[in-house]
Amino acid sequence: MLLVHPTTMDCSEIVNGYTRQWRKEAVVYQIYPRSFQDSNGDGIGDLPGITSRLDYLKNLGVDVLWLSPHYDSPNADNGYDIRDYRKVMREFGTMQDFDDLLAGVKSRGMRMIVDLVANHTSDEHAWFVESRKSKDNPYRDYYLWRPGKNGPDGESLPPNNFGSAFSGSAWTLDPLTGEYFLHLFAEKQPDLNWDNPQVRDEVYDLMRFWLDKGVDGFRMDVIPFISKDAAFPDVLPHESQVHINANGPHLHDYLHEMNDRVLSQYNCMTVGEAHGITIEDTPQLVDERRHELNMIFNFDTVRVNRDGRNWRRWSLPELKAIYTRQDIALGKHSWNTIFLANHDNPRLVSAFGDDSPEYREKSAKLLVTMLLTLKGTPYLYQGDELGMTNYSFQSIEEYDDIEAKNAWAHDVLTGRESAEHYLGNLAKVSRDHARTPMQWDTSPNAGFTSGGKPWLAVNPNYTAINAAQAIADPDSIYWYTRRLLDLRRNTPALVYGDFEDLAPHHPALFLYARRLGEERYLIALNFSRQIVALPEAVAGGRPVLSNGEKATQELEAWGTRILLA
Ligand code: TEU
Ligand code: CA
Repeated sequence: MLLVHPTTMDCSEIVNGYTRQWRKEAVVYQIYPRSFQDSNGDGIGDLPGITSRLDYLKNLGVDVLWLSPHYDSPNADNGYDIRDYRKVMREFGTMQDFDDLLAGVKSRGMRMIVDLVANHTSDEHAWFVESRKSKDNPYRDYYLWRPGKNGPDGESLPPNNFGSAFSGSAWTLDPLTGEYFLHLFAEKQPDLNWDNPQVRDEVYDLMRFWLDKGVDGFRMDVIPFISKDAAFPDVLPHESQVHINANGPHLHDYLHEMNDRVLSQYNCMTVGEAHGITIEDTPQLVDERRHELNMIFNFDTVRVNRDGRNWRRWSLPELKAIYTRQDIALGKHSWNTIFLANHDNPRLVSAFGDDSPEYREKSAKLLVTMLLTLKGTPYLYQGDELGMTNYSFQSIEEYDDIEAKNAWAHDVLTGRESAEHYLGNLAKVSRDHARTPMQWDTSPNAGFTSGGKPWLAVNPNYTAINAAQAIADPDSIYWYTRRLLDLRRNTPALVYGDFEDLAPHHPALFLYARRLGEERYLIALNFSRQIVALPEAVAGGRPVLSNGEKATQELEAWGTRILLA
């Protein structure tokens, strides 16, 4: 068999033009610790809770766990605002709990990557506490301070027109020194000044701290934003701020330096969250000859259903065209990521499938089939393997997310947008859909917490959608996902094989080939409630896996078929 255990793998081996790497063969499972499993009844998920579920994850068959931030934080943005990079968030447990979790992951032959949030810190981080004290504080230059501009009436205006991703200006005036600091996200998330070599040294040190503990790499939060044009020109009307933020003058110098000084010393993987990086520019960050990152998340697929912040109808040909564009742009020296859900997006089956009672299971199976058979490292989000759905939030009070609350205050309370329109759209796009607690069983609060009140509501559909039930049912999404993971693990063609879309314009059928040498797999996915006819040549293949009928000329509603041609 071609696939051998990652640790015994010869990295110089080339398969179909690709260098073999464990990270290309792995399937990653994202854990949002706050919502995965509570162990002490306080209603907040924690590290011992995750440790208690490691057998579940091992049995599912995923290779790498990605832990969303577990660091000390005042939780303005659920841990994406770090107060101390070398401490575990109090609600999540202790450093001993972290070490136990990591040991449990390793002893089961899995790996774990952690979130590196280094574009910004919390305003409660010791560096910022110092930095804001005075203009000549030794930490002043750790952050981006600028004097204001004079307005027409002599008032002070922000240094430029950058907006915060969480509403309002990206600059906040600090009265103590009379200067503004930059925060591309919340006011409690000041941006670090990467042009300061001391800042870069600090970040490299804290990366080594976690790598030396044995973590297997990092998911890097908004990493392309680290380099800024120090002159901070205004965004012009025809420009996109996110594109400007992601293409600063020294981005590649810093990524290269980070690779040289830290990453290259470890057998680790990196995946950059890369809003603002186009498909065509992706190789500049991930081409392996450049020694920067291993892969990035490009958001064109997961956000195909958006127009700015608003939900919009998407079509299958649009989505398929993105996958083909990615495949062509990345070539053999770069590697893609395949994902359609994470902690910032609605649930997989609600956003891309059909979460009606009739088609939820079939369409959830279809989506995991696609994620696990396209070319690139697949990322599953917790609950995808159960077909967990969006929550039916009714009022702004039910939401927790700072993005939603700030936009409510900024847009609705000021009359810029009607409450009805805002809430209607939020119900489709909210980040909180992904953050409702994991549904384990039919006990109160879905087995997420033994306490009375989880930090965010449990979806009431847990009585029907939960892990215990799925494990007991051989036809469940869970078991189907397990079979797919097995198939992928044993099928090099599904990892390294060439990708070809065989019906790019078909409105309902995604039909593609993965070919490695003589071996050719065909994957047929029906993204609709209508029956779709399969081309004759396809129907003649040997059935390998399906979520329904295996050997007819037709694909039923939301049907899948993997065939060996
Ligand atoms: O996300 C970056 C980012 O740009 C998104 O927050 C985006 O603005 C949002 O999804 C729009 O709906 C990363 C993290 O994934 C996110 O959870 C953090 O809030 C953010 O960075 C700040 O650290
Ligand atoms: Ca807890």
